Amino acid sequence: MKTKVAIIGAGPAGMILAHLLKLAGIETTVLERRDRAYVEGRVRAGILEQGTVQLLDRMGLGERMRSRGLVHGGTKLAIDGDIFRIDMQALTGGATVMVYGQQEVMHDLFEAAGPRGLNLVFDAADVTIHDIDTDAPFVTWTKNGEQRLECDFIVGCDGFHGVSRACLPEGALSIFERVYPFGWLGILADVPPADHELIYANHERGFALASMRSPTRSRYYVQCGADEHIDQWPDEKFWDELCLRLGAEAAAHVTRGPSFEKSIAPLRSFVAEPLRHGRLFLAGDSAHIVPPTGAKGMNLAVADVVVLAEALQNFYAMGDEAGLQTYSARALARVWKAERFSWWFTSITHRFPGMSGFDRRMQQAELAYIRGSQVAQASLAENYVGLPLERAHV
Ligand code: FAS
Ligand code: PHB
Repeated sequence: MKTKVAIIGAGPAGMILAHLLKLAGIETTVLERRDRAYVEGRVRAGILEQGTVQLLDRMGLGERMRSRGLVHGGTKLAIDGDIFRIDMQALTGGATVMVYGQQEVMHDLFEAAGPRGLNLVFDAADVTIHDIDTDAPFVTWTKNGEQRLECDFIVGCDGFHGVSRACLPEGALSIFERVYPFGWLGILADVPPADHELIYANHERGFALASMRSPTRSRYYVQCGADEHIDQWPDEKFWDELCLRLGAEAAAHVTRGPSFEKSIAPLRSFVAEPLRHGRLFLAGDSAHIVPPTGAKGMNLAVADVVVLAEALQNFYAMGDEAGLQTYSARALARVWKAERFSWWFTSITHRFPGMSGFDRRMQQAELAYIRGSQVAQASLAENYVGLPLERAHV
């Protein structure tokens, strides 16, 4: 088999890249280790930045998002139950975010793949990358026997635990990492959300987040120990702790109900540099991870592939290599800003083991400063709605 661009992984990064290149007339093949149901079933992201929303619209993939997604012009912060609002729309000259789950985004990307003629291979086992330092790289995998795909370029969109970053030799990457000493325990429940906007709560007992997927489906998170297990968190204990951390005002609007999804996500900040190694490019979680506090992970994956798609388009249309040579630096420039925002938002909203009274006062003072300062709120809002995306030529 032969294609122009082999894409490893059919998550948000891989599928949006495949659609962008298809729209530009560039053939790709996407190799995904799992089946469609698994990829579409992963709960993960809930917030789309303005740039991601506009991109899906421009790609002609925004219809269902526009009919089902919830546009949010603001978000709320709570300090020990004392809630205040950040009017992001007013502070950013009109920008908003969209509450639309990653599951829905993946559904839309997969539903459009067939009609648009994308080549998707699910259940591709043992994907192996070869000869990225030559001008004839190829990928092998097993499915109904040994398969081989010749290509010009390989893009690793296979997430943090994929083969792309792992196939690089010792020393090829500079790694920057911060592992947080806690996780997020998240649940989904078919109950109305506590508020029509998100509430990020900093509390003596730890962080909590009130989010949603629809007016009838809520997504809640509480900070938990990094080594804790969901069996230690029966629903009742979860609801009790959530209400304590949100505070009386918000808790009064919490409708309890059975959770139908419960999972713990570790928190880490991680960046691997550079994003290009010969004919192999890294994009999304395969190269960088942010703690979910800033709701940046999926949006960063999208931003990476917008820059890469434009670079590949210029290469195939005009033989211009400039975009491919600058992809890593351009994508990383945005990645580091989102890493900073996500680390900062995590550090002012979570309880760190061994935190001193002074550390806690610093958090409270920073949140009180944000509460009273339009300038500080504008900075938070600008980062939250998403820094400008490199414009995709679609
Ligand atoms: P993904 O991990 O999504 O996809 C990689 C794909 O590659 C997977 O389908 C995998 O099966 C496949 N793969 C792996 N190894 C392979 C191999 N060897 N061969 C073939 N295929 C392989 N982000 C936000 O923007 N907003 C949020 O609100 C948000 N909330 C989050 C909440 C939680 C609890 C978590 C865990 C993450 C959250 N994120 C959020 C981040 C999340 O959305 C990721 O950033 C996003 O899924 C990254 O997309 P990809 O880079 O495509 O990687
Ligand atoms: C979610 O709805 O899953 C969500 C929202 C905001 C975040 C993280 C996750 O910061």
